Amino acid sequence: MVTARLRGGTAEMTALDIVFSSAHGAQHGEAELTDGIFTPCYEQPSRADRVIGELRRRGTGGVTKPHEDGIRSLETVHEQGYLEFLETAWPRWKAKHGDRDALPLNWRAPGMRRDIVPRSIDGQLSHYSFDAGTPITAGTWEAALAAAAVAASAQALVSAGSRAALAVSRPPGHHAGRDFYGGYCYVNTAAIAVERAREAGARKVAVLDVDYHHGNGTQAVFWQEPAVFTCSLHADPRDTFPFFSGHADETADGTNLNIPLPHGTDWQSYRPGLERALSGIAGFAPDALVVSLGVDTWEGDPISHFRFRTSDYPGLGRAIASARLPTTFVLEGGYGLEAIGANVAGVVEGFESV
Ligand code: OKP
Ligand code: ZN
Repeated sequence: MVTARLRGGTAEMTALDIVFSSAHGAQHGEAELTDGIFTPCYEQPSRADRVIGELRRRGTGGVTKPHEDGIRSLETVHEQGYLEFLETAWPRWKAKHGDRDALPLNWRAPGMRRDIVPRSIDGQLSHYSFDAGTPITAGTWEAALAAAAVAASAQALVSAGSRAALAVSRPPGHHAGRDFYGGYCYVNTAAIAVERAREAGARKVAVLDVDYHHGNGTQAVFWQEPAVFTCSLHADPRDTFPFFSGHADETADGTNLNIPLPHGTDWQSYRPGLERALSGIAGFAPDALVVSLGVDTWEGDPISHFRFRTSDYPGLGRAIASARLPTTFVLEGGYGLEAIGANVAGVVEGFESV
C-alpha cells in the first residue's frame, strides 16, 4: 500500500488506523472553576465515547486497543518527579481531605521560590499546576496512562508504515509540559507521539496544533529541541486561555510558529494562517507529522469563540493531507458533544480522501 502511494496510485484506499481505550473513562472529574463558579467539567468521558461511536457508525477506520506501554511512553516526555506526583497525588489527597476531586488553591507570585518542591499534597498541587480547571481524581492516573499508550500506539502504527492514524485519547494533552499540568491536560499525548516517531527513526518531526487554544505544553516540551518544529493556530492569548503563551513572537530560533487569531475566526479567515503553518512545516522538511486535533473551533463550542461549521472540517483534513507526510492525529479539545464526533470524523475523512 505504501508503494502504491509513492507511485501516486489511487487504487488502494487504506482505511485509517484508529486507536482507542475505554480506560479514558476513569477520568471523570466533577467540577472545574469557570467564570467564578464551580461548573460540571466540560472535559468529560462522553467526549471520547461520542467520537469513537461516530467513527464506528461511519466505518471510518479499523479500531484497535493500545499495544504500547503507558509508563514507558510517559517517561519519554515527562520528568520522573512529576510522574511520581501524578501517580500518588490522588491517594495522598484523599487521605488528607476525603473523597472529592483535588484542585489547587494558590500559585506562586513572580520572585517566589520554584527550586524547592513543597512537601504537602496541597503545595504540590500548586507547584505542578497552572489552573483550577483540571481536577485530579481517583481515575486520573489510570486515564493518563491509557492516553499515553493510545498516542504511542497510534504513532507506532504510522511509524510501521501506515499512512495515518487517529489516537482517540482523553484527557487532552497539549497544555501539559514536562513537569506541569493544566487546561484539562495531565500528560502530553502529542509530545509522546513525537518521541515515539523519533524512536522509530524519524529525524525531524513537526507538530501542527489546530485546537482552539494555544498548545503551550507542546511548545514548552520542544522549545529547546531543533529536531521538532511546533506550530499552533489558536485564539489570541490576549483574549483567551492560556493567556501567557501563544504570541507570534515566540519563535524558538525558527522552530516554533504561533498563529494567533481573533475571536469570530471562521474557516475562510482561518485558511491563510493554515497555509502559513503548512509552508512553515514544508520548509522544515520533517519525516512525520503529529496533529493536535482539537475541534473546539466549532461554532457551537460552549467555551470557545471560533465559527467553524461541521461541513468545514473535511477541508481542514484535505489541507493537512496536502503536506504529504505520515500523519498521526491526536485528539485534543472539543466540548460541543452534539458535533464532536462528526467534526473529528470530518477531518480524518477529508484527509483520507486526498
Ligand atoms: C483545553 B483544550 C472556560 C475556561 C476554560 C481551560 C480551557 C482548556 C482547554 N470558561 N479554561 O485546549 O481544549
Ligand atoms: Zn482547546
